[in-house]
Amino acid sequence: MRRLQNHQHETLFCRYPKNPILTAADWPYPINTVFNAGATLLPDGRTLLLCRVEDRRGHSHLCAARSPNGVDAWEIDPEPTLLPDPDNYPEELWGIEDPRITYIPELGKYAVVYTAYSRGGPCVSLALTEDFRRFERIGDIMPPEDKDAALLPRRIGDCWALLHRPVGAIGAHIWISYSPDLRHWGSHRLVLEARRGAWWDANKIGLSPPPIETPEGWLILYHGVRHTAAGALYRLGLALFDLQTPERCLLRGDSWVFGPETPYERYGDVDNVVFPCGYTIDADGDTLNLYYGGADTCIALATGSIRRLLDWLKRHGSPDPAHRDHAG
Ligand code: BMA
Repeated sequence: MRRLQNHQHETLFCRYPKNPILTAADWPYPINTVFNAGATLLPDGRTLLLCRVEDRRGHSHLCAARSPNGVDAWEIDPEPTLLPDPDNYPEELWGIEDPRITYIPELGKYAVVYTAYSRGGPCVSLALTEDFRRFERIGDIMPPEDKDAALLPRRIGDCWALLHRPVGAIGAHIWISYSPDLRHWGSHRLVLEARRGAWWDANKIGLSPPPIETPEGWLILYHGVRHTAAGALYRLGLALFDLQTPERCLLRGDSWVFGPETPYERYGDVDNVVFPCGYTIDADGDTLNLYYGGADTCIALATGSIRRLLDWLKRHGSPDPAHRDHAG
């Protein structure tokens, strides 16, 4: 019998007391909302957030904000940093959203994987940058409907690896795909499946921030979407994947570990959403600063310990055999 986990509720993330850390009121030009930001530490030690900014047409673009401490004193680019370019990239017609940043040592560049909102639905696009000022667009790398994607920082064997969330006949699950050149993708495998029925992560899941490399495996935070009579409810869960064979799920937690509780997570343009697209890790190698969108309206920060997340998974997680039935 599977272990009951409701009695083992632990607080794994601690909200920054002055949340939200960024809202539309902070922006140097008129916008509707700012949320779902990718994050990275720059070589000079500053934190960079690449924020999803929604304008008052409802279309999104990306805008960089830099801070010496990752908490306040944000310097926000005076103009959009990366705008959709539908003339050259038609898949960006209705905007670009939800960036995930991975630094790729082999290239000496950051990979920014984002959602391009095309006429055919959301798809996955990739751009490379060295400085978040100039971007080299690779373009769309996964056709619609697909989103919630991030690159692993290094090759697995000879190939780059991308986690992503295509929507297909069997539902909205997390897949991995491989590429020799970042442009051509194949060897698609289902790696984590949405559960069914009453589960908090039934029917629809997606990768949240890029995987966290640990000695024990790739630790991932994923969002689960529960459809309720009051609308969708976005929460976060944990899973661990094999370092050398990242399509192999080693452990998956049954309970969610973070969900909407505070007013800035509960109420906004889309109520009841916590949606992290990025994190930074402190010099101690353990403290995780998780940047997340609150209710599609603001950016908030919560901190956790990678060691504690792994310990929790070891105590409460179990191997997830489900994906073997559907490996593509
Ligand atoms: C998802 C994504 C996120 C958004 C969330 C809640 O599908 O599009 O950008 O935060 O829905 O609206």
